[in-house]
Amino acid sequence: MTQIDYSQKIPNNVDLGSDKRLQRALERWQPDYINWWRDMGPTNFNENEIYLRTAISVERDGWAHFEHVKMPDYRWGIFLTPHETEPKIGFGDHEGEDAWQQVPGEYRNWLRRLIVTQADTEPASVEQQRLLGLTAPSLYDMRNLFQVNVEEGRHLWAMVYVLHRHFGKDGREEADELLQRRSGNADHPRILTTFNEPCEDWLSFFCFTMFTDRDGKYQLLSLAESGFDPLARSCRFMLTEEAHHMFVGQTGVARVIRRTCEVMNEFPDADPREHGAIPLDLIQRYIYFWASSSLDLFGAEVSSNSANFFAAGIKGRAYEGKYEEHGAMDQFYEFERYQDGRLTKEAVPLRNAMNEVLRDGYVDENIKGIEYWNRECEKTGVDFRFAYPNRRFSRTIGEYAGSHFDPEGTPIDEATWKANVAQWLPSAEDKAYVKSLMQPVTERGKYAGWIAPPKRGINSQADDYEYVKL
Ligand code: BYC
Ligand code: FE
Ligand code: FE
Repeated sequence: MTQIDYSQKIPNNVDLGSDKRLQRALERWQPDYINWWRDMGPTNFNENEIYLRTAISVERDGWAHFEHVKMPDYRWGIFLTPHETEPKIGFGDHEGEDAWQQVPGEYRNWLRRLIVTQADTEPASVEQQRLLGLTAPSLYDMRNLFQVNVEEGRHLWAMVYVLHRHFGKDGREEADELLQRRSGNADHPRILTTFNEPCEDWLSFFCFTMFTDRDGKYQLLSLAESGFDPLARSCRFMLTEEAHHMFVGQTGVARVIRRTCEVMNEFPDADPREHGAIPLDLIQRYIYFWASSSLDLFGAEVSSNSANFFAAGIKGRAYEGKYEEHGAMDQFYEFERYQDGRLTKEAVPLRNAMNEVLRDGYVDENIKGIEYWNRECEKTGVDFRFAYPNRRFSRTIGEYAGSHFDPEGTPIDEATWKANVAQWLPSAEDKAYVKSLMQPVTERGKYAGWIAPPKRGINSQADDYEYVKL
């Protein structure tokens, strides 16, 4: 078992102690990180003990370690998944060569940009979620929020380690800037679109962890294939934490739906709002918003960047190993071009369509998640079906940006869009209603009226477990 050395200031399994310069640089960054956490991380709850899971080893069984800790004392550290065999580059023009242990000079800028973009999303999400602790619908949910937050903080650590260790002075500067950009700030925003959107209520939080964290999963899967080995191993370990984030989103929305269905069954003639529940069509609008925004995070459908990254062997496909061949040359991907108001099929070289290939896997997984939500309605006999938007709907990046499509993907004109947008995306009134429900519930074992309790506790704890000591 690869133990993590907790005796050091920065817990790690990368033998940080053997590189004093690096260790000192990271120890200088650490107080800046803690200051950032105190300024921009969760408000109000930094002195409370939270029932958190901490990694005590990078092996599977190192994952079941739970204890009450204060968030600023969470042992943020640097963990890389260990090697099984001598790693080789698995795809692109360097397929079969030894994986790089140091940054290959010719790909330094691309790698740096990929790592900085990945890193930037982690603190951004913590900033977006910083006020949610104040309105948590239960201690269970509050604990889950904070678990997600500390792990996103650790993901930032993972990327900052790679920047400090492998990118010299530039890397240190980038690491500093990661603590300076701010989600939603007009002058100094986070890099990617969705990470500047406000996420101020719990329905948004659950949609975010469902759809936006799942982009995280897919981007990490593709970077976990990287021929730059330290990046690949960092991302592999980050992926082990991602499953819980998506669990929070998948089950969170399901519990909101279940509660609404219960209210609809009990009061079939009433508006669910009269009984403090969230109408299903309103939930659908939140889904459309976060789902379509998160689709933007894969970049343009046809992208020379993605072709370059693949050719270079620095960003692969998710589960590259399951493909029969790894060159992706002389192959084509058929995608729907939108030009002059018409959709036409066009074959583009596969390497240029790697963003779209990754998006395909992501969309399939989301559709399964929507089916899970539909089963909540079926189980309670409520006649409503949730839908995942067509990938053309409400996009701001790529081929479909700047044009209008309905949620089924049919092109529409501006007037039709304007006449219908209030049915498709959350209106000011929707947001105000959801906001009005956001009253904290902090009694052990109790839940806000708009959400059903979870099926089981964290780490099999009892219903009234004190997840957060207030
Ligand atoms: N917003 O060729 P294109 C996570 C830019 S989430 C703003 O289409 P490319 C997490 C693009 O940068 C995972 N800008 O894109 C989740 C480029 O700009 P430059 C995060 C965008 O490069 C929840 C230009 O448009 N990880 O971990 O093929 C909680 C044309 O670019 C956007 C990664 O993203 C956008 N949505 O692909 C916590 C992985 N999309 O260079 C954490 C690393 C594109 O011309 N990043 N642009 O100035 C990448 O692999 C790629 O940068 C992207 C874009 C997939 C994002
Ligand atoms: Fe993350
Ligand atoms: Fe995440």
